[in-house]
Amino acid sequence: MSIGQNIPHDSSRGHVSGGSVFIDDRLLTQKEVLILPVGVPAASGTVKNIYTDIAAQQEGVLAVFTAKDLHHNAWGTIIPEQPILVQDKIGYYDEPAVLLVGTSMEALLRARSHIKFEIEKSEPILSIDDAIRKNSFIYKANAFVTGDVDAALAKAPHKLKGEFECGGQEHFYLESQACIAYPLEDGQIEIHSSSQHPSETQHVVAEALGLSLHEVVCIVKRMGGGFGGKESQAAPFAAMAALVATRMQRPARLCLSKDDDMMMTGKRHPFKNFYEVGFDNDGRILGLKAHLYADGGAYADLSSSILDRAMFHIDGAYYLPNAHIEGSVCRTNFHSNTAFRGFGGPQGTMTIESILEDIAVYLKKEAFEIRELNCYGVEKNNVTHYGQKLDHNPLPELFARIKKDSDYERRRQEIDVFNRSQSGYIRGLSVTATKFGIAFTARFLNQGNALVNVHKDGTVQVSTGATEMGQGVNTKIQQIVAHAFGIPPQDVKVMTTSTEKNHNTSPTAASSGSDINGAAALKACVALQKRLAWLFQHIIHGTPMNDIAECPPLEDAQLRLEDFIFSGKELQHLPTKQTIAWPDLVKRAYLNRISLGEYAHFKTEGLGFDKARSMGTPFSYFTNGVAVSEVQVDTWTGEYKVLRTDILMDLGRPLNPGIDRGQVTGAFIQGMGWVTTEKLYYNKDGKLLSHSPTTYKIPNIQDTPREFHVHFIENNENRQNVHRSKAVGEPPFLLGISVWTALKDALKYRSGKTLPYIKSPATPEEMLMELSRYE
Ligand code: MTE
Ligand code: QUE
Ligand code: MOS
Repeated sequence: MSIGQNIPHDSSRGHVSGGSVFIDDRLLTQKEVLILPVGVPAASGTVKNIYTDIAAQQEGVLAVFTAKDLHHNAWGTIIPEQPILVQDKIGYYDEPAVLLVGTSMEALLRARSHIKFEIEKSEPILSIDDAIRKNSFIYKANAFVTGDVDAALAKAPHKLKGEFECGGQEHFYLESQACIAYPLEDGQIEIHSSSQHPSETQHVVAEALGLSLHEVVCIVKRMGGGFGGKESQAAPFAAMAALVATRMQRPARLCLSKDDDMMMTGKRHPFKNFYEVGFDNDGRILGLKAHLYADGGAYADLSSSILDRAMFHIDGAYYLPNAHIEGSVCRTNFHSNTAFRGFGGPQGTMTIESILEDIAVYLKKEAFEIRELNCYGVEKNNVTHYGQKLDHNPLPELFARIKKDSDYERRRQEIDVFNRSQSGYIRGLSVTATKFGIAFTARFLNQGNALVNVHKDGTVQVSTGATEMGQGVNTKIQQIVAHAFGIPPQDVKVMTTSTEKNHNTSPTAASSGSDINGAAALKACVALQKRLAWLFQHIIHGTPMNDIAECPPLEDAQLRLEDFIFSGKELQHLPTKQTIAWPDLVKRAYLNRISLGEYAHFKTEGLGFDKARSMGTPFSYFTNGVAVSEVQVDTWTGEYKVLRTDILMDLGRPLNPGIDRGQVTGAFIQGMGWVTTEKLYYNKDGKLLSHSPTTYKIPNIQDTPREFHVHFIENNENRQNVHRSKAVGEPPFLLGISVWTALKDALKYRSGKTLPYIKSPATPEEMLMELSRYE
């Protein structure tokens, strides 16, 4: 019975003992070379010439490669427009252009300064405003329209028009982009990559080298964090390593330094959103009109899907009777922005949470009540602005319970009193919610496959397309398989992910890694269960061993699977109470020449979204949660602390509550970092200045809430997902927004008649600037 148990993460011992192997921990093989990518020193323009001769002559340099060495030099998950190495047109500052190859990184770093570029520079686009002015767009979305927003705004007693701006975010995975390519016989190649998307990596490598897909294998043991940053962007670095490996016929290793990784790879999309909202005297939203602008950076990458998800999540947890939502992705001269936990969802939801704060201040009402008033209902007001009806909506319950559990009303009164005292500090308190749609909005991605092999001693190996990045997908799949056969979890190993075992896989993304791959593994297990139960039925009937025919098609097997229980390391037949030990059963199956391996394919049912009308059911279900955060701001310095956070989540029936608790706390802190201190700085030429932990501030232990409560509600109703669990990876990221709205709430105590206005991240500098506006 391992479902719902807190079994430890399958790498927990390895991670603390150093036993876990990441890409750069792999032992150097004979003749292996190292690769140092070198970026261009300009954000836009054309490369006229690259002088590599002197660098090539430096001691320790074995080879130099540039764009002209590639068979095919364009990649891109949705639009194949991004060069692997800069060809002529420059997209962004520090974009990879040259590969230096040698056996000593010190030598390569010394040689780097000898690479000279001749560049014809042009004026870079370095902001969303500038892109809008210059009409520089990658994608314009179809509008989402519900009701009649113009009529609603015309009739609304109150209107607010404004803008909301949030910054990007560095993924800050501990393991940078990393890959080793091994040349094999016959022109084949084996790629070991830190990638969330092995199939995409296989694809980009094959195309770049002019190979077919069956000549490339991509293997992923684990990542030291991905957070979306290794979904598309692991692939070009794998292609660089593969190029060197095939050309030199030597294993080739490319592991970026932290600084190079931060400069060369994309981040979360900054957004600038313009809106007009109409509401009644109570604060009920009557209509919302908005245009979302995402900063896509230099290339398309996944930006269009990310913008779509932002538009899907502009409602947050709140009912919009009339809405007209538009969106555009700007093309700028920054690194190409990419997937990051939440995938546009946070940028959409934060907009409405900010608007709700403004409505409350404007009407001089308590923001919690405005949120409860606008919250999606259970029986009515439960259809989203894209026409999806919410099933078993727990949001009203979540709001009601967190209000009580966090002692909200008493603390609000205390804060009102505290903020009247002249202590030099002000406090703020705020609740926000997450209602995260689970499924890839690109429907074809909602499929997966799994391979389950039962060995003669009864232990099991399972392989799927899921990649482990710390989130615990392996552990959850291990539990699903162990549960299916009634064996202890230690008798199940989740094997290294590889494109030769599982084909055409989707990225481990959209929080649905365990949903899709767990369901595929379960499907394979059920097929094996049927076969083994069928065998046991014959054993009970005393059929002589040699006479047991091959298992008929499972539909014809005349078997009532409900009569059998796999549990306690044995199979029990309920009607006869007979049992057989699991290892005996497996042995009997083998001797009877019954297959002990199974492969299954799974697809998520019930998805259908009409892109032309922007209406339908893009999501399988929603994962919901609420958070209350309290902050204290030093009015002299703008610095702040999070005094307390309470989180309440609906995760259905969690497969592993301990792992999910880790996901909720981790995602919250990561979300909080995005909206508070994680600010990206670029110089006027577009070069990233904050490219290391000394200049880019992620939360540390001191920044986490002084008091931190994380609880789950019970919900047995999610029949949409494996064992009625719910996806957890991304949804709680959005709860970090409550720290930002709490900071905004604190400001209202000093802002007088004006509405507080802050951008995200609300760095201490941003807070101080806003406070100084009130004096
Ligand atoms: N947790 C850890 N420890 N490391 C990660 O890189 N990525 C997040 C989330 N949790 C991540 C993580 C992101 S962006 C996603 S989409 C999900 O995990 C993916 O895994 P899942 O679908 O198996 O939950
Ligand atoms: C959430 C996601 C992804 C998504 C949509 C989501 C994602 C992703 C894609 C995608 C879209 C179009 C493609 C493609 C991938 O869509 O991660 O190959 O052609 O890669 O709602 O996380
Ligand atoms: Mo997660 S951003 O979908 O990899």
